[in-house]
Amino acid sequence: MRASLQRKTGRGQCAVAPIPGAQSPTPPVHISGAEGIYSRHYIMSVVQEYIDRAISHPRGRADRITITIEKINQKPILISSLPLVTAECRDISQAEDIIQQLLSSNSIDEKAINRALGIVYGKNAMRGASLMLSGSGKRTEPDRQRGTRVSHMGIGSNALRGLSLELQRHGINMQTVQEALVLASKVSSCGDIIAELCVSDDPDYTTGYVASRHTGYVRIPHIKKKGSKSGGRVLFIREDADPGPVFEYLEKTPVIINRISPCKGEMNIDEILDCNYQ
Ligand code: PML
Repeated sequence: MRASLQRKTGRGQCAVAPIPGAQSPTPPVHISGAEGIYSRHYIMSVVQEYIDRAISHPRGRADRITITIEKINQKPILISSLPLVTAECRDISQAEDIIQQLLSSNSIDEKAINRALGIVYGKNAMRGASLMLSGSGKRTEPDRQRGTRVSHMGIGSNALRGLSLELQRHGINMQTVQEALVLASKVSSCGDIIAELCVSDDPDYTTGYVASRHTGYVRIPHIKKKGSKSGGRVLFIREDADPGPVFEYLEKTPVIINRISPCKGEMNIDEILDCNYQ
């Protein structure tokens, strides 16, 4: 589901179609997006839930909702969720330090880290994710504006129940956390991807994460200032990887989480770096 809101014109009307010869309308504002893999019996209730979400989102009431339903013909790959922890972090400068430490401990080169920080803290948030070589920092997306859209992932109902219980223990059982963990777990299950950096483009959501098989899913509070429209995702791939199959895996291969790894509460960065999951 993708929901957006056409920016209002001066007279409070919605510009729905370009008037010939007039200036092109401003691009629509992204309101909400969601996806999952469900058995067909659940489709109607999921569609209803997605519509409700799009029209009651804190970012505004969507005036365009696109829902795509696609039959999956390939058997989904079953994976575990990444272990989750929240880093102790008091402000944006500490957040940047934590990002640097986590990415360095995953062998991401300084050059690539700096380029990634430029993307996620840049003025224009990207809609999709950037796929970056972990050594040279070179970007590999054919279309830099679009990036890659991680898709075709979901979580089984038993696993979702288990995850909700784990997150509840730490007071973070929110859809945003669940969905970000599902996406990050799919991303990290791709052998050529080493790590991911994510800063939400939601101006009101100031927790982001660094995720990898090695250090798990590390939530970082205060990763950006409240009200900031910047954000994005950078996926670091091996320097010698062929990006083609990586795009294919991220965008097309169905992956379902059917096992949940432990979720911890707050820990400091040294304790987090001591937990080596690989
Ligand atoms: C998003 O806006 O979808 C990204 C959210 C990232 C952080 C989720 C969390 O709190 O763990």
